[in-house]
Amino acid sequence: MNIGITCYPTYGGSGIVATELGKALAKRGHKVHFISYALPTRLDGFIENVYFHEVEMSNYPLFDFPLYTVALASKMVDVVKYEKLDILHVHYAIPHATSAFLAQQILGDNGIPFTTTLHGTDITLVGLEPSYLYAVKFSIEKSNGVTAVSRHLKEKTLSNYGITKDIEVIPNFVDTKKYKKAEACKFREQISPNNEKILMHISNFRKVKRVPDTVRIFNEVRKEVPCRLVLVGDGPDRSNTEQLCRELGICKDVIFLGKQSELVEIYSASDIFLMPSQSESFGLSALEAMSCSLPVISSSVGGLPELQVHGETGYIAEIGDIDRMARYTIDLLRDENKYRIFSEAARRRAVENFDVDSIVPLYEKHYEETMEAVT
Ligand code: GMT
Repeated sequence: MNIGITCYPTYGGSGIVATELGKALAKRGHKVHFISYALPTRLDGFIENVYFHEVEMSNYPLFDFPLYTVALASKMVDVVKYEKLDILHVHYAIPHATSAFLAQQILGDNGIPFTTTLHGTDITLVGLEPSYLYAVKFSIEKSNGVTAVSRHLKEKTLSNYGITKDIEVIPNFVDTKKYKKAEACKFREQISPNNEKILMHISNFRKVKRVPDTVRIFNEVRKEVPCRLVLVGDGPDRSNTEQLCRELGICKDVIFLGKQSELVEIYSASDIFLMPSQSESFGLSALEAMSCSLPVISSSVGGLPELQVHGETGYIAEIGDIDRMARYTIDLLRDENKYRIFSEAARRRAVENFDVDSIVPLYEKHYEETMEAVT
């Protein structure tokens, strides 16, 4: 197939899923054309069957705001026409599904089907804002196919927007051959010189991630178990989080790594993954951590209970229940045997349920069915 993929190219789960999907499809012999305003983060180096088309934004003094939705639609038309695409797959509804619908209308009889993957805040947060709500609902309804990354997100979409459309659940996935605990780990030696346990968190440091909770959980755990905290990523809550570490007097044991692209080494250097989010439609980074054999301590929101099994691959607690999350962490870190059982179960769950080789064929089938339905 000739597949067009549109996503946000910067750090963030939806762009990562879109990019990893495109790479996996290309490996399976499809031609994949990425259409976005910048090269997606994980699309580094030459990859056979993968092409990138940059959406150019021209400025005009009259435009106070960039007209990205329109420029993207125009670029989609161009790529569909000249690269002879069979299907367009857009990730994150706003504004990608709207652009795809516009492109389809412009192409008329020469148009192609498009499918929209809903990822999270496009449905649970931003999409509900009055300035976007009608356009989001309309664009989802007009999509020829729709997928959501968890059952929870599917249900939220149907109930929040009153949509009756068929939505297929296709979960996030991970390359379990690549995301695998590395045995010898230099980074571990560096950050844990006295064999301290390592807690880890990665996110875009937005409010919904509740990064300050991560620091507070760590602050409780370190009172009972010698440990350090590694924070990966950047975003609006980073300064607050740094400030909180200063107030608690724990800066020497908290390592802010900022944005990182090679994560396997960092997961491999860690013992526990913390995800105390306020909202999480799936939790891709928790899956990557599990694939590297890390038990996860998370909140109970959204799709997280579909990903991890409480009491087997980690523990789940109510949002904001810092004490409980800290107790669970201490419990695992103190009991070597229990830790090993949880760590193996986390890896097993990733391999058996969310491996790239079992999930990508679901997208291929989804494309075929979507194309068939419009002919
Ligand atoms: O944070 C977002 O909502 C944006 C989105 C993204 O682009 O980073 O993340 C979402 O998509 C990921 C990939 O499907 C999911 O694993 C994340 O759980 C989800 N984030 C939230 O729901 C907060």
